[in-house]
Parts: sequence; C-alpha cells; structure tokens
Amino acid sequence: MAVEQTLILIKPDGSHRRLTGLVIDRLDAAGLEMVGAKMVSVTEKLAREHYRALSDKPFFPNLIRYIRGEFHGFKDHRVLALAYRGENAIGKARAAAGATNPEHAAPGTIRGSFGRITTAGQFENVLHASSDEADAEREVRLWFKPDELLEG
Ligand code: IDP
Ligand code: MG
Repeated sequence: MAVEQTLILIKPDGSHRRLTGLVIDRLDAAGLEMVGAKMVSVTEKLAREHYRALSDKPFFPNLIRYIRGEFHGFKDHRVLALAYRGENAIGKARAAAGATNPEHAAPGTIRGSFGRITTAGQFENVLHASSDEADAEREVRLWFKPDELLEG
C-alpha cells in the first residue's frame, strides 16, 4: 500500500456540535498521522474551488453556504483543515467518515453516528474527506502551503 496524504475538513456543523475532538480521535484510531492543522476563514473563492467538481449540482449553492458556515447562520467562516499521512490514508479516512448521505452511513462511522439531514434537505455530515488520489493531492495543495506540512 502506498503512503498517501489526504485532506480532512471539520465542517461548521461538526465544530458547532462540538465534534472536533471526536473526529480527530477516530482518525487517530484509524492509524493516521496528522501532518498539518490550521483554522481557515473560508472565502467564497476557496469554497467554490474546493467543490468545483460539483458546480453543476442543484445543491451547490447550499453546499457553498454550508462550508462557509452561512447555512447555520455563523458570522465567521472558520473551518479546521487537517492533513493526514499514512498507508492508504485516503481510504482509511473515508472508511472512518462513512457514506456521504448520513442516512446511508454505517453505524459506528462518524457520519453514521453524528450526521443528519435537515428538514430543508441539507446534508450535515460533519467532515470532508478527500475521495481519491487526484482529489487528495489537489485539495491538500489548495488548503495548505508546502511549509505548513510536516515532511515525511
Ligand atoms: P463526500 O463529501 O462524501 O466526498 P461529495 O459527493 O464529494 O461527497 O459531495 C460533497 C458534499 O456535498 C457532501 O459531503 C455533502 O455535504 C454534499 N452533498 C453531496 N450529495 C448531496 C445531495 O444529494 N444532497 C445534498 N447535499 C449533498
Ligand atoms: Mg467528495
């Protein structure tokens, strides 16, 4: 198995519901090593760039509002960005996160335990986890400068 890097974002619902420590604990337990961490004020530009592959989806406008905290009415746009490294890190982080739709996420996964869908149909699934090697590489580079990551 290759050593990979992957991006995790604690989404605004995750921090608002005090799930940050729990997410970090689960990723620790999955055997991943944290190599970068910072609070980011998410601009509209960064949000759109991060989710650019989903720009034609009907839920895209709400998704941008969600990752910027606006959907939940927060006044700032803070997100905790984390970079992890490890063997099969992308797959391990996705497995710990669970399926995108919280209703379909397996019990015991982060989203299966804590995710929910609002009456407006918005997924609140606690965290972002890069989905594949190409996305992970692009996303880690988008959110972190090279000197903000531990060398490995
Ligand atoms: P992922 O976060 O599991 O990688 P993606 O398909 O990349 O899932 O979608 C990014 C985010 O967009 C999801 O985490 C979720 O917040 C939102 N999303 C995805 N599909 C839907 C949907 O069908 N309805 C509402 N929101 C969605
Ligand atoms: Mg994705």
